Amino acid sequence: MAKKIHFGSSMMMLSVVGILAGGCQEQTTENQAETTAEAPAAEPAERKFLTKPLVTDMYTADPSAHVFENKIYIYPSHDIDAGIAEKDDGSHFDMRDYHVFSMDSVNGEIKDHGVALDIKDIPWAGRQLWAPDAAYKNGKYYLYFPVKDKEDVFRIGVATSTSPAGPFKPEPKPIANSYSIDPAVFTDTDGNSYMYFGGIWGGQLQRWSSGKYNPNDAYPKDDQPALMPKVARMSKDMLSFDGEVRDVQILDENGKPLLTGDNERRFFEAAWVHKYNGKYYFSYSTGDTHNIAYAIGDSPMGPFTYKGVLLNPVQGWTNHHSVVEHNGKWHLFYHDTELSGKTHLRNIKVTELKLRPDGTIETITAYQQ
Ligand code: FUB
Repeated sequence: MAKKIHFGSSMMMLSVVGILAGGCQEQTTENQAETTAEAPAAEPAERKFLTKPLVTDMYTADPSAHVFENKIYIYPSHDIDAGIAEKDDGSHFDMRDYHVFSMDSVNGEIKDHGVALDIKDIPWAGRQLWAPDAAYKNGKYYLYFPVKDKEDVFRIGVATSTSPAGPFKPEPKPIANSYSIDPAVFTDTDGNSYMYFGGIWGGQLQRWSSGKYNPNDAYPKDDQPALMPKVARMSKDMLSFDGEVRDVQILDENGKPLLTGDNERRFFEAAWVHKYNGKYYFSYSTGDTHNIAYAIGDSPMGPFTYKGVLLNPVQGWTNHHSVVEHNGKWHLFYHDTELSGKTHLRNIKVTELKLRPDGTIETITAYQQ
């Protein structure tokens, strides 16, 4: 992978790598996309996967898992093949609704609660419902979602429900001052909640460097600090940001911000935060190098110091995860393309995450050739 090539969007690279890694890239109809059991596997048959897909009757991705009402609830993207040609702005990732899933335990049966939110019910939405997250506060559940507005600019919306399974009712407007993709909401033990968000290339974060939207992509030079993800504290009602949007600083072992040219470690998309032994773990995808990396800090606002790779590259171009504790064990939810062999038609999975006594995390390898 050429480190220095910026295609202006992750999705052009997705197509290139999809062809390289996925081999056969046949067109799939929308109907076929919903019957994954019949989808041809484009990857070598001898490839060994660590775990099995959790859902097999539709394509699912970007799993955000939470424990609500002592069950595991999963809020994934719902991948479809919309029949849109691959384009460098990711238009073919044209998801249109979300389903919520739940399990009593990680080994239990998975239940599909049906459509939780449909793009046609979001008044300001244009297209592309990407990776969502959910939160609970004061008897209400909140679904946070990125979607392009009618001007084709990614914003983050919120929808509410009295049930973790939905259905969710969207607010009439996006969250003020929100932009880009991949919201992840972490509620600390003191009750304060924080939203982390952002994604470069197709996620448009590079268009917000000045604080205002600029349709031209602008990246710092390779020897300059990388574009950082964003964090904002949530208001008490969880519907807006309470205060300014700040950079999440990810530092190297010498306390210096990771650099743009450090593709193996710098932030790309898919932020997630969990807390373990009083420390805050910020994990994220490195995008074009396909790792899920993690960094540790003493505050939910950062800074975080890079520690290593939590999940090696999976089959497929994107890598996106969540980390959740349930019944005394830590679990990693992630996705790959085992069912389809196509990079935009993914399936969610789960495996145990092992934290060592010194607080570092054992790297997971999700498949072997
Ligand atoms: O699912 C669409 C996008 O792909 C997500 O927002 C990214 O994190 C990547 O997984």
